[in-house]
Amino acid sequence: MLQSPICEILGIQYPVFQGGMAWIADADLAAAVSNAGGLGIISAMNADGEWVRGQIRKAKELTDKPFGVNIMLQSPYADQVAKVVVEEGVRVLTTGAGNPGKYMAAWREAGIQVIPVIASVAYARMMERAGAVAVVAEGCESGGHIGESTTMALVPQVCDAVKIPVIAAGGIADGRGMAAALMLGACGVQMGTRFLVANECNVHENYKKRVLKAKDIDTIVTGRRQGDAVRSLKNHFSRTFAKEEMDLNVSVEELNRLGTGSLRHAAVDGDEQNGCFLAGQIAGLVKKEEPAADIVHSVCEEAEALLKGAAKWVK
Ligand code: TUI
Repeated sequence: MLQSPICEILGIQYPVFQGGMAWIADADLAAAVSNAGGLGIISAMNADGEWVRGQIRKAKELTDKPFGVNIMLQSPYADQVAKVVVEEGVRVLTTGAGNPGKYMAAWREAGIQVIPVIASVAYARMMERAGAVAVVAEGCESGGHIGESTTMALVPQVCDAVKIPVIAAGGIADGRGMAAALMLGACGVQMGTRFLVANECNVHENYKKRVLKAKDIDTIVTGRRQGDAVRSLKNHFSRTFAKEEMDLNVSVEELNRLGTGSLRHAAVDGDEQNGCFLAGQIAGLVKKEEPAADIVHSVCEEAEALLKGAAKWVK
């Protein structure tokens, strides 16, 4: 059996987190992953406090296991959601796309275990000082909002810099990735793209099809000019955006307008032309839709077998 300190800290069976994917990770997916023994995570994305409250209550009906909520710090409703998670007795929080510092004291007082998603050593250190119980070190292979470093370079450097457990994310979708992450010093993994195609994931069918069809070089990074690098699948939307941002006559405001609503178009409407289909570079490895429990269990079994067999490299 795989053993990891993060399992004891959170009361979960397997050191596998499901990424808090905006417009995608709802109570159904989170509960399925938690019921399988991993950590399911509801994405609060740009939704208001009452929507998040409803999802938390739904997840509580669907599972008696721990689950988390991901707060996207650029959300206009971040302050509202920060209060709702306390009121609803959420036990685990992950944060993304910014600095959760101003909320940390209140969350810790409420006994919430906070696990910020970070993309640099400096942020990992800052979060440890602020009382995080662990960090998710997310490399730029990830889908969505990304930093500069790859998982391979980021994870060992973060592991050396902090004492709290490090969860690796970005470019991980099977047992090989998980075993490699543990070898880099991580205590567990977070996967988004692989869980996106889980049976229990309510994202639009077209989105799942696009991920299942994707090849190794089918993602693109846009948004660097606005300081918000975002990885998504290549399509009409992302290619147009990439072209427009190269044109310095196009203002940042115009670019922001172009991007507005694009995540929803992809995840809810399945609009293959105008949607922004966030996905990681590992999408090319994701080949079948299956129950979330099968994903959790097969990834862990594969990692375990690889780690047991790793002695073959040593004479
Ligand atoms: O947050 C993510 N992934 C996301 S958020 C998202 S929704 C969105 N869409 C467009 C623009 C912005 C957000 C889609 N995917 N991953 C976690 C993550 N956090 N990756 C990188 C970071 C991060 C970046 C900067 C963490 C802290 C940070 O601090 C910068 C600062 O100075 O505050």
